[in-house]
Amino acid sequence: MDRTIASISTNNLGTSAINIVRISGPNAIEIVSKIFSNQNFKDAPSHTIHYGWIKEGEETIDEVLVLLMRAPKTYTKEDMVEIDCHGGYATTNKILELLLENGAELAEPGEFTKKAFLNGRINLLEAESVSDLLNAKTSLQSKMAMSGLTGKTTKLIQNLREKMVSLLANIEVNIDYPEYTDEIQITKENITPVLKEINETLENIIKESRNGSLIKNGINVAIVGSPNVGKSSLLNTLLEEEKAIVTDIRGTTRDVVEGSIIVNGIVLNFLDTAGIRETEDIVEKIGVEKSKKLMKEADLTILVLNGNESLSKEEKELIKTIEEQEGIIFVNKIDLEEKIETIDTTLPIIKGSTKTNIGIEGLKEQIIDTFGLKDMSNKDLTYLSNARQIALATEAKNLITHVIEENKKDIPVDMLAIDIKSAWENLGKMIGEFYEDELVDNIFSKFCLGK
Ligand SMILES: Nc1nc2c(ncn2[C@@H]2O[C@H](COP(=O)(O)OP(=O)(O)OP(=O)(O)O)[C@@H](O)[C@H]2O)c(=O)[nH]1
Ligand SMILES: [Mg+2]
Repeated sequence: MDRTIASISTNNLGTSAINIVRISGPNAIEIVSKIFSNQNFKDAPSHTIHYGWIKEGEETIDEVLVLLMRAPKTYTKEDMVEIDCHGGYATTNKILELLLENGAELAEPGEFTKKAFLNGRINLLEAESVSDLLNAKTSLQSKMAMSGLTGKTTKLIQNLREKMVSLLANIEVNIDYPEYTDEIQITKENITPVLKEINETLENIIKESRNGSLIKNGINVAIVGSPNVGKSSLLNTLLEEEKAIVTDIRGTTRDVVEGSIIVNGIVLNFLDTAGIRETEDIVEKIGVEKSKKLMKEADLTILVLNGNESLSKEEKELIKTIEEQEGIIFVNKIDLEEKIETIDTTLPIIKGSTKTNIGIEGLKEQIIDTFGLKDMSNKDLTYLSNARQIALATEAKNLITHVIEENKKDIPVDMLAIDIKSAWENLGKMIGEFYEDELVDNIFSKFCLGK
């Protein structure tokens, strides 16, 4: 890992006031000194800023500030130099080009952070949080990423691993001194409460991490119902934008129309769908199939009903289907005479009208409530934020559950140790204690250039 890498770290697509070109590695300082007018910088103390010009031979390229950071107190733990240059596209690229001509190699996406990981400055979980932070669009998303980055989540995982290690040590003693059969019995009895405690913590993290995933990816909400009940009108009202076509013709919406808003820091992705009905129209039929598929895939379904009509057989069936997942019923058109009968359902019901803007705020609140995401900004967001982490935690939990079950039987205590060790390894993989190169490459390739 002694490549000296360089890259433009700012978004270089347009013109900005300042751009930053970064270089990291054993030859970073040497390479910059070849193109920088201020030669004092080479021997200057770490974490100092130097003024001067970038030069190509006799030609001046740009007036810059150069930040010198010596290993190991840097992002990558290597020597690093940042060149703050003027934000023009051509100038910034020219400086990068000069660094490459003088011996630096072009950094791959995420390579700076990969170096930080491989050099032991951050663990895998923290690295993934850096990526989350870069992609955060809401303050909740960045708060969650920060919790990963500042090591809160790591601490939680490390604690569990420590508990597992002391269990293993306990078991080990028994294996080494098998003549003390009483001791073995004591161990078997003593480890159960600890195992249960570990399992509970894991279960909690996994459950809470569902929130993490919703905060990170948003909630997908399918808007379904019979034709003409006001699904597209509801989408438009929620988005405060005339996104979907609204007419009084049944079967207006054929394809899915999407739009998102942010409520309480949570992104809600709404999907307006074709009205569900039996139809011979080929295009509409495809739309109806799509609606049914989306309903299954969404995190939540809003069933829109027309309060001015009585329930159809199809709508009664839809209610039953949605009751098996997360759903809300929105009874629309209450500005008109109420003709709908009382609905017998376990789903929450909101009455409103897209025409007079009634019930819309209540509907948004109900969505947030359904997922227990109220007042998230005051909460401690120590969550696992991606599928890889959640899968590893789930596997660890299953292993520990298995150990608890086996421990009730007459199984030699050393057999239990195997599963506890695997669970411990799983949690290790989560923070990158054990890793495969391929996995690491995969994780870091998702970063943007220059990070
Ligand atoms: N009175 C009243 N009319 C409404 C309300 N919401 C929608 N409408 C009307 O109902 C008709 C159908 O609205 P849409 O939003 O196109 O209905 P849809 O469910 O998307 O219909 P399809 O796309 O055909 O499935 C339009 O004429 C709307 O103006 C409401 O709250 N009150
Ligand atoms: Mg529609």
